[in-house]
Parts: sequence; C-alpha cells; structure tokens
Amino acid sequence: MLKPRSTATRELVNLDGLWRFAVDTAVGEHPWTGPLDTPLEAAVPASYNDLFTDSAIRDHVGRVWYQRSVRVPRGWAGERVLLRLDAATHEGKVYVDDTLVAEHVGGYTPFEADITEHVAAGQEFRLTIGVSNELTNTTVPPGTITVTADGRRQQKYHHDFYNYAGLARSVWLCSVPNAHIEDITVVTGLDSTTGTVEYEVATSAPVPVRVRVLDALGTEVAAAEGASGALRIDDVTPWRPGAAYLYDLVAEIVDGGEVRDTYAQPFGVRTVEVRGTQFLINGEPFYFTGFGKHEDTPVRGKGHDNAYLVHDFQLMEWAGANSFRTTHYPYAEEVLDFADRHGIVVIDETAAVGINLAVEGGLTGRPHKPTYSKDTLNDDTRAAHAQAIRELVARDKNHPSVVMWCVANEPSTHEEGAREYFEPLVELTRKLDPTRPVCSTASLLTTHQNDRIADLFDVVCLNRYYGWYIATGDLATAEALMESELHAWAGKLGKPILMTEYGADTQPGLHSVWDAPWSEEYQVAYLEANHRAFDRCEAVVGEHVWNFADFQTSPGIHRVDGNKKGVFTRDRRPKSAAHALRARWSCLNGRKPANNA
Ligand code: BDP
Repeated sequence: MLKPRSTATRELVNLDGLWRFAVDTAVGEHPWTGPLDTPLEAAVPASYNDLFTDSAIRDHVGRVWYQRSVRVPRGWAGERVLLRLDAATHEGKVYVDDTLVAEHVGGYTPFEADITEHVAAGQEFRLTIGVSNELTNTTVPPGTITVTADGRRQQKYHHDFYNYAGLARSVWLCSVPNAHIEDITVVTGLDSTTGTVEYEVATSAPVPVRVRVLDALGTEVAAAEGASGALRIDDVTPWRPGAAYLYDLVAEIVDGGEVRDTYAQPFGVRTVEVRGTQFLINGEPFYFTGFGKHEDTPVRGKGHDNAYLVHDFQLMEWAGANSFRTTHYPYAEEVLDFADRHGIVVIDETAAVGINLAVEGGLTGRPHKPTYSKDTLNDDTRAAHAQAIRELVARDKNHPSVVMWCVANEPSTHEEGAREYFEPLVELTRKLDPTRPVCSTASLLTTHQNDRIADLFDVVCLNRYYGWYIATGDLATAEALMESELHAWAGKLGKPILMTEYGADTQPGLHSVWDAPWSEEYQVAYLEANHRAFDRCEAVVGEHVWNFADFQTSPGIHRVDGNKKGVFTRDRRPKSAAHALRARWSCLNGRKPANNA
C-alpha cells in the first residue's frame, strides 16, 4: 500500500486535530448514526489513555469512538476518494455517515477505504471511527480479558509496555485518479559501480506505465516503459549507513499522451547479506550500535510526534548509534522515512511480542499454560501473525534503512509446537521478501540447549539481562555468564549474533560508589561488563541497549512509574550511561570494537 503523497495527480487532506471522543459505555448502541453525544474531545494523533483524568477512560477495555465532520474538496469531482488511517490500535471500524466502509485488525499498520460512492465533492460527511484496545489469544500482541467479581473487564498481556490505544497516527483523505498506481516494489543491487533496480508497478486497471529514476538533484538517470522491469544506474551513489542517498522511482500512467497518475517512490541502492558470522551492508561488515526503543512520550502515549522524532534521532546520533529496532511493533512511517534520509539502519519488527505465556509483564518464570495449544496461542493466532507480517512487508519493503525483519520478540522457543508455529511464518516472510535476512529475538528462557527454532533465522538475536535479572549486582559473574553463552551459540550455529537487548533499570540521580543496582554508576558498569563479553566473541555483530528511553508500563509492583532501563529519561535527558555509550560508540563508525581482553 502506497504512503499518501501529494503529486501532480493526487491531493491530500490531513484530518489530524481535535475529534469528538467517547468510550462505548457512554454512548448509544449505534453512535455512528448521529453526532456523538459527548463533552470530550481527543487529539489525533495521540493515544487517548493519558489525555483525560478519568481512570474509567484510561482503564477502559473495549471500544472508544472518535468523530468529526470532513468536507471533500470541491475540486475532487471525478476523482476517487480514499480514506487512509495510518493506524488504529488495535482494531478499527470506520463509518462514513451511517455506512461501515472499513474494518481492520492490527494496531500498527495502515489501512484504507475507497469511499467514492459514499461522498460528493464539496459536501461534508460525518466520519466516525470506533477503535478497540482488546487483546485476546488470537491477536498480535496476544492478551486475555478477565472480568472481576464486580463486573469490571481487565486486560492482561505478556509484555511490559503500557497498552496505549486509539488513533496514534495520522488520518488522511486522499484523491487518486480513476486509473491509478496502487503499489510499487523496488529491489536494488550493486554491480561494481552500477546500481541495479528491479521494479514492479501495480495499477488499478491494465494501463500503460512508464518509470523514470531521478537522482537527489532531480536529474533523470534511467528510464523504462512497462509495469515491471530492470534498470541500471551508472556511477551509482549507494545508500550507506551514516551516508544516506535516495533516488526517486517516478511511476506514471500515460494514456493518450497524457499523464493520468504519477507517484514518486523514494528508494536507496544498497545490498544486505549474511555471510558466515558477518552481517554485510553493500558487501562490507556492519556492526550495529544503538537501541531498542518505544513509541512512548508523556501525555501522547504512542502518538506520533515529529518533534520527538527529530530529537530522538539527534540523541541517537549524538550517542553514536547507527541503528535501532522498532521494538515491539511497526513504527510510524515517518520514522522509517526519516531513517532512510539520515542513514540510520532499522530492524523492523512485527507486533508479535508476548508469544510466550511464561512471560508476564516482561518478567519470566511463573507456572503457566502451554503457549501453543488449541486454547492458548493457536492456528488463529498464527493467522493473525501471518497477516501482521504481510502488512509489515507490504508497507516497509522499499525502505533502504530496513535491513532485517524481526518476526517476533521473545517468543517461547523451547515448548512443544514452537517450530510448527514459526516455520511457516519464516517461510512466508522469505517468500514476501527474499532480499532481507529474518530474525526473532530470544528471551532468557531460550537457551542454546532447549531452543527449537534458532536455525530458521539468519541472525541469532539475544535479549540478555546478566547483571540485572540474573546475577543482580554481581557483574563479574554476569560478564562470565554472558561470554560463555555467546561462545555456546557461536559454536552451535555459526551465525552472526546480535545483542538485541541488554540493560539495567536506573533511577536518574541515584549515585553510588559500589555496584549498587538502580544507580547511574551501575548502569554504566553493567554496560561495560557486557561490552567486554561481546568484544571477546568474534560472532557478535552488534549491540542494541534496552532501552533508548524510560517508558510507561502496565501497572505492577515491579516497575515504579514505568520501565527505567532508558539511557535517557522519558523526557530525553541523558543518564550517565548515555555519555558512556557515546564514548564507546562515537569512534566505531559501524566497525566491530577491538577485543581488549
Ligand atoms: C525483555 C522484553 C522487553 C522488556 C524487558 C525488561 O523484550 O520488552 O521491557 O525485557 O524487562 O524481556 O525490561
């Protein structure tokens, strides 16, 4: 699905702003059939949870309603009119006046509806969107809903970050011509100094298509006729980490000598490959430095915000980070566009966090039901997971910044059924995109002895908390455990190892001369101990600290106002660890640190 863009043949109206808002217990049975009777207004884009002071809204389990009126521009007569939601978390139903025009499950990928037949140019319509925050055993991420003795519904889930919901990304009204471009796929390669570009343009009707490649200055460097084909760019400027370069593939529908539709798809020419224990970008070994993150800020929750986008990238660059993982769901498309333009490498993750009934709120180990069974996570869960993969790849396939797909975070890998669950999903991912490596991250419960699925993936991705959840306060033991586990995995699979999570909760301003967990000094020492272990293992190809910033979590006794493993606070102030990482990472430039053991 193409990102909405204004072009010579397409127009856009952004519908962000204040919408009427109500939870479904406060309005009638069919609230879309008339104006929402509510005193509340909610900001779009923003999660609704932290906007209001009423805990009944914050804790509501079920549907909420957003409504506004929209005028179709009068110049759109004869055009097709699309409504596009960048996301509705976790499920959305869209009504134009009294008519249901779209339904979508999955909270972090876009969907659209062609509403041409329901609206008229120059006229207003009532747009109502119902959004549900419910997580069940057949959603990704999964969850369960329980009912208390006094009848209140409660949502439980297997991840620690707070279940923010609502319209956290933009909503658009778009015009497209009748015969229009529906999708573009670009796959690039490097043949010495020449860039190869395979392209495919999908159209709504069988119409003649031509494409042109423009360089960053807008000069045409290649062209072809036809909806699919291959192009060559001589003296190509590749897209490199830290040195982004983007071309545009301009696709046009040309009929009777007239351009009926045009769309410019940015792309970068680069290759990605896993060879032996190396991760290669453009044929050169790449060492990842960076973070697992969250879309999480005060008041907005998971609401996309361009100020935080710019600032977060500034802080990552300042710290010497060259990459991040979109933990634990696909991020707003603006984030990936920004990464494309600024040469930051991305591991793109689905919303499949918590495919693991042994994990509750990020903590592990209690007795639990089997993860994979008819009554727990089952074929329907896997179907939802497959759909999440399809939608992620469809949305993000053209981003040069995206170098690997992460199909799940910390699934259960040792239980019966794990392989049966994951094998088809990995096959599907590879079929959808044969060009990018595929991974899944392994929790502490996955060991090199009990794991049943790591061989399906290209890179061994480890989330490890030696010195925090294990060997708390004992960094010598932590370092030894970390190192011996790394060598065990390297010996078993001979694949690159990426440290996709390691971190320690830290209360900003707490200081100690001892190895005192929660102090800023401990977070620094924790990272240093882990780094020494990583540097002694040849197969380690990178390190992503958990987490970039402190973030909000579900209520519980293990977190005080959120997860405090941030290297920055929730309002983006550096803890001591940020300076320590900057000292280590700034001089690496994508190269593996020396083993100074
Ligand atoms: C890991 C999870 C991550 C949690 C983290 C933690 O992948 O989402 O936030 O633990 O406990 O297991 O801090």
